[in-house]
Amino acid sequence: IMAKEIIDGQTMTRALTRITYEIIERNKGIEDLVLIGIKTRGVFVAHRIESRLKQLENINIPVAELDITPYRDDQTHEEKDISKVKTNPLDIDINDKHVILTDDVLYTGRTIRAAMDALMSAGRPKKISLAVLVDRGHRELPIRADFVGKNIPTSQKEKIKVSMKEIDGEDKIEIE
Ligand code: 3GP
Ligand code: 5GP
Ligand code: MG
Repeated sequence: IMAKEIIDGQTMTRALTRITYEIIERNKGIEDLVLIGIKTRGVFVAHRIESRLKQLENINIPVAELDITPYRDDQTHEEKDISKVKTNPLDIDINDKHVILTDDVLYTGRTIRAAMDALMSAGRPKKISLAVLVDRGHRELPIRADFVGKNIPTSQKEKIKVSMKEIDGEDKIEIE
């Protein structure tokens, strides 16, 4: 398989910094913000935004992680046991919070729909927004991201490979 690098580490860093500024600009007063990352790489996206918010505004935002596998509509019944859904041990309160969901790649939108299901069963957020590193198109549901690192038009056969320092040793995005 041919892999072509389309985003290098520095560009990824800049995109995350821009997203963070956009979050600040669109939220006069960010006290109610909560970041929830969708496993696996969405969690690292959430932590990176959190650390930039700390740097830029000196505020601490709670971060939690969400494993939405059991909520997906294309899983078998066994996998779809919603009692297995875990948020992290912090078990943050999302009631009346502005939740920003984060993920690495947005594709059909089914993951985000499932994530919203999981959130709604955990409380009643005031607002839910979505931040993704890559939007590769091909939505199958009426879902869009509020904050996008990069729009990368793909064919359905193509795959976007996201590498992040935390688990892959380096930051880059490739198309293969
Ligand atoms: P992630 O957990 O960091 O998001 O789904 C497991 C991994 O496989 C994902 O990592 C994702 O990056 C990668 N992946 C690549 N292509 C696809 C795809 O088309 N669907 C899903 N669900 N995952 C994909
Ligand atoms: P969706 O549910 O929107 O179809 O897909 C989003 C989820 O699937 C993301 O969490 C992402 O991990 C994964 N995904 C879908 N397509 C790709 C892709 O091309 N590359 C990567 N890295 N992940 C993908
Ligand atoms: Mg993902």
